[in-house]
Amino acid sequence: MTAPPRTRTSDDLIRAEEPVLAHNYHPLPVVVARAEGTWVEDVEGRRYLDMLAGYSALNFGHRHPALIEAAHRQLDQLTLTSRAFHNDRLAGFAERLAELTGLDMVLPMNTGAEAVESGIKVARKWAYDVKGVPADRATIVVAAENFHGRTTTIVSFSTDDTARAGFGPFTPGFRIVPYNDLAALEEAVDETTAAVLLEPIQGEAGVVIPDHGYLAGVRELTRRKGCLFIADEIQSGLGRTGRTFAVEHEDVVPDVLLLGKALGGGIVPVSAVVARREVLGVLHPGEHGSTFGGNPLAAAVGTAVIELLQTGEFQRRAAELGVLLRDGLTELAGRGVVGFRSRGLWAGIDIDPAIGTGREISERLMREGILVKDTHGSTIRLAPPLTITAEELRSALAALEKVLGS
Ligand code: IF1
Repeated sequence: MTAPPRTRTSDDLIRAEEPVLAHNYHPLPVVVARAEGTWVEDVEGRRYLDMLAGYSALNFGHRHPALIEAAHRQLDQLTLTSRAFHNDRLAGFAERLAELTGLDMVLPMNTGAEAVESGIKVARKWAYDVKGVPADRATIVVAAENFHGRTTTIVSFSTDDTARAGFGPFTPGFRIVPYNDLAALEEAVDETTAAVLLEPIQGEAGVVIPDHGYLAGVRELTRRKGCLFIADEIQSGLGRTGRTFAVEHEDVVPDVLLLGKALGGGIVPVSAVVARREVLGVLHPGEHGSTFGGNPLAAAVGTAVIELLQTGEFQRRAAELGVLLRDGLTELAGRGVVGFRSRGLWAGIDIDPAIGTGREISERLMREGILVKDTHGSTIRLAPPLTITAEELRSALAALEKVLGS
């Protein structure tokens, strides 16, 4: 059956959203209708290079054939049982995810924020049951400029007023230290500390990469002080930085890995807490849960994602094309780019404010057929699908050069 004829234009659809859709975003004025690989197409058929990739949820491109095939096959068999019963996909998913991470146990959830919240609950329970912290006294140390999601507890420890203001009262038990500062961490971690929760590279802060040695320092400090190192790899993980996980750039294995976004292949929300047995072993029946967590459709797609990652192809592409990206941005330094940070196919680019805000640059790039998202001020973020070709990447860089000069 062919789709019904489209009657509403992009402008019609943007106008139609206004009275009925909460205004919690300010999207670029583009209405995507179709997508494949690195390209999206709007209602009128205009094509754009997607340099945001769903904030790194589309690492394998739009509708990767292997992932769509896995989803179709599962849709025709079984989509949901709840965890009240077993399903025939979950064991395979959990086994492969444990193997991919080098950790022991998996707690399957859906969104990134749910994985972060679950990680916080498990770390606190580990502090009481294993470490012996007195009840309700556990603390978790986080970094300033963090982004870990949008729930009330998570924004309780945000330093971004836009994400936090107006949502109190807030959850206690968090200490905030400057990112990339081991001395501050040394001071903040004490006998009540359950965990240190960090992004190995801070995404929303503008792709902030810590000094080499910071992650290894956090690993040593948390081991020495007897608390958990929780790495939030929801955005930095699954090939984005040229390795399966960003912590691998320092050969660090955390006690807990938080995964999401690309784990669902850009098809269904799939997230997970992956940890040592001593940590996830603190959960007993009835103490935590989720209607959709570990559902067979998510497990089937997640398994296909892990199989793609096990080829090493996407990590290799991110590493190799990351050199092209870095060299291209270096060329633009001083010509509108006042600074940038990049690792693999992930870059935060600080634009000269005199040329425009991040939003204005994003709008100019959109008119050149390139979709990006600004973060704060005049910083834009590039995070294309890891399927991008060198030619496509060069055309994105050429478009950036053009709008910076225009
Ligand atoms: C938005 C960006 C923001 C994340 C890390 C957990 C989560 C995220 C490191 C929560 C989610 C998304 C959320 C989305 C925009 C995007 C984002 F950094 F990726 F650009 F906001 F900072 N940990 N990041 O990056 O995962 O619950 O969303 O599945 O909220 O506007 P989620």
